[in-house]
Amino acid sequence: MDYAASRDEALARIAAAQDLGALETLRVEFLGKQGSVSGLLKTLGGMSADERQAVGPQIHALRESVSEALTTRKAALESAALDAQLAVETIDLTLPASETPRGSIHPVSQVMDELAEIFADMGFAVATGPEIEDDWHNFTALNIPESHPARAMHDTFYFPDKDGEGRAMLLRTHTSPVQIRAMLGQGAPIRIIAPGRVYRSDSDATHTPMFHQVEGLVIDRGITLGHLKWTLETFLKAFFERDDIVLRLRPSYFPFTEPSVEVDVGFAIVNGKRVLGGSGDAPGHGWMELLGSGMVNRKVIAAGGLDPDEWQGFAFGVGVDRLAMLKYGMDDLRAFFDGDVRWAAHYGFNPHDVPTLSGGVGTAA
Ligand code: 2U9
Repeated sequence: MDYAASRDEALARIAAAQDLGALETLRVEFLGKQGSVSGLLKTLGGMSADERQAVGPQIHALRESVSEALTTRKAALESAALDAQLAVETIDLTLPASETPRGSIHPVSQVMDELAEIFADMGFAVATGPEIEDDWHNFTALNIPESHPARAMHDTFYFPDKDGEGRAMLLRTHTSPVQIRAMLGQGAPIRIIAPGRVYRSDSDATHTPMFHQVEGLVIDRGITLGHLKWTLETFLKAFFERDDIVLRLRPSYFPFTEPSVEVDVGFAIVNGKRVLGGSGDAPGHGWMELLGSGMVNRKVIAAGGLDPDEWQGFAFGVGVDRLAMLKYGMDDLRAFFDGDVRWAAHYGFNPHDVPTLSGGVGTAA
């Protein structure tokens, strides 16, 4: 059999295929289960060893050529199809909008602006930093040792370890590296909040792989838990626009703070919904865990390049999405990131309503 002639004929027909459908028909004809080339391959089984040695390479070469030609032609047809589509589907971006744009400020952005406003009034600046971080700024400097569960793959999104030295970059799991960079970059004293996106490999009704945090850091001489409690109480009263916010501090553990405290806020049940305010110990009331905080661990102060005998500090962290849900009454976190314009129109804020303390931080849209 003249395999070269079969190959030439097959390649000519592949080159002449005018669309992806015709090409697929040819693929089946040559390489499908009942295909002609597949049939030739099957004949190898019935040949003598000598015969197989003589003919086998030719049949395999034929299959290779046909398969390669199919791939090349497929890429060419796909690219031509895309070019044709691009030529037809033009959009004139200079045309005026046919409808009045009705954008709104996302509740997360609104809450971030409110936080900046409230904390600015207490002398805090807003600090930001990279979302792609290294291991040292995200973990080591924060006294999170190699063996800590927060470092495990199931929590942290790592980038491929290019140099193979175990120093892969990662998506920050909290905004804490921003404060480390501030300590190293500006020295003490410090009063900052660090709002932004953080990433954890976690996804269910109450967790999304990306969420928003705000963390605060104060470094100065003679800072105590009393300063922490006053700051959080003042912040929460301004944010929820109620004077009857009551805090309960519970001992806890975080590697970066010592001592660490979890902060609960008292709530009442009104019409079946939790409304913050009043003591959680009163009848019909309860406590809701809201913030994590504590005095900055001496090791973390030292990692930030400061002398822990001279400088003390407190820090706190809270989920911004959670704050937005509590204040504005959404009950499904996932809807925050769906990009549904009906949701945005309902829960979004008027861009002209910039939060101010004098106007009441969170004026409704
Ligand atoms: C430095 C030193 C200390 C930030 C802190 C927490 C406690 C905390 C959680 C709240 C809800 C994260 O979004 S959340 O899941 N955060 O509990 N964060 S103290 O401590 C720091 C940060 C930076 C240099």
